[in-house]
Amino acid sequence: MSSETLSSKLFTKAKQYIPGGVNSPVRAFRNVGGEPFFVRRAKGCRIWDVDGRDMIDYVGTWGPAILGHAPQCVIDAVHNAAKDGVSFGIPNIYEVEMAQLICEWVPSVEKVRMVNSGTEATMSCVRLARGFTGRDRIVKFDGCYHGHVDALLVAAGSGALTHGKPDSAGIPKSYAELTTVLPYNDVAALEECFAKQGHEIAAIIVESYPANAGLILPQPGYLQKLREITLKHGALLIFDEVMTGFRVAKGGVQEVEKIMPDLTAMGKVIGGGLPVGAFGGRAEIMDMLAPDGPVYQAGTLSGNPLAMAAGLAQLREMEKQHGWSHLEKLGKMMEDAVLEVLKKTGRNYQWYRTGSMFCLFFTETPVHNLTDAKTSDLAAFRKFFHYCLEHGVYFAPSQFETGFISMAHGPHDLAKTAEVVQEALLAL
Ligand code: KE4
Repeated sequence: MSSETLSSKLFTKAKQYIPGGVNSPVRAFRNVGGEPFFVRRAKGCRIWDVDGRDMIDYVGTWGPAILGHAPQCVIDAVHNAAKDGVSFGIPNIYEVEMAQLICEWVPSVEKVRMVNSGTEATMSCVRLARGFTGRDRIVKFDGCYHGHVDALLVAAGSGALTHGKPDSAGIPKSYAELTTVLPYNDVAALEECFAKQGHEIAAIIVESYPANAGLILPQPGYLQKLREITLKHGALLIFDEVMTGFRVAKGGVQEVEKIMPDLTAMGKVIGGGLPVGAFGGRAEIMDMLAPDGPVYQAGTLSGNPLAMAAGLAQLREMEKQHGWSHLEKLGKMMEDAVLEVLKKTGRNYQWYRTGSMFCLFFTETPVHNLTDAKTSDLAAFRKFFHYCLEHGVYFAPSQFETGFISMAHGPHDLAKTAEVVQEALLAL
């Protein structure tokens, strides 16, 4: 009997047909080493791999599974919708209901358009901001990820305050040069940038709470500063709430921080696990979109009835269960347990949390930007990750990601997790 696992056999086969054996790079475990496992099924807060191992899941399909995996309300909604058709490419009831819900729940959104991924949502926000302002320059922040948009896969260039440089092969230098990349939480750099380039800046795009370099929270007043400086210079403020939207609060970060961005990119939770994205904002900006306006944007499967039905079912269930206050209770429970473990094991690692989103940086340096995050001990994180995985707890396979607690996690799951975390830290 081959000792080779079924996951390993599947990965060998996958690499024959799919680049890197995965449909998205982070799934390949390159940040933690080893091979990825293959999932057989997922339910609630648990996933089972093809070799029969089961584990408590804190990736939650990278955010969408806010109710946990395969919630019955979503299964039923998709089943019922599918009986009437799985795709139309024709205006349908579901997309109107979803649009109305988003406009009612998200404070700054007066009109919204559905797309099929977070990348499409942020890409469309950038094009719309350029079309509305007639300007070309975009400002983003080091460590923020907005999907694989050419204009946003840009690293801080030399002389960061002037031009970015491509952060991926295949992106023309001319594209990257229109993007300025600034350090996050750095007001002086922001003011210097706008003093020099304010007249040509179409928009700032920012993860409302950056969660793609681990979880990096804004310093007090920083988001307000972004709002003020964009208003002063006639630029737009785009909140990328693909991850935080409908997760940190019913109305996202903009509800929590009481800040009104001009445009918001959304995704993940609003699809109930099916492919989805959305972007919305002030009506005078959104009305620039075709067919009414000159900014073109389109999508075959945008407003797909199954994705809309799944998302509506999930969002309404969250509202019915007062999910956001419950997730805060679960998050606090996890935080208390982890901080206790850090004390017991003498590890002065940096823990950050907002609601059900959390990150433990393996560094003793407080983390306020990407440079701080990069002081993390990646070898220690790798050992920690694999110890937890082998003991039934699945965290994101990278130090530079954020964990998610779902409505399906219970106190016993969190207690078990804290035990494994303690053992893993002691084993470092
Ligand atoms: P998608 O195109 O992957 O649906 O969304 C892109 C995106 C946009 N904005 C934010 C704030 C995001 O977090 C994302 C995608 N998040 C990653 C997880 N860090 C998706 C996982 C992956 O790339 O496989």
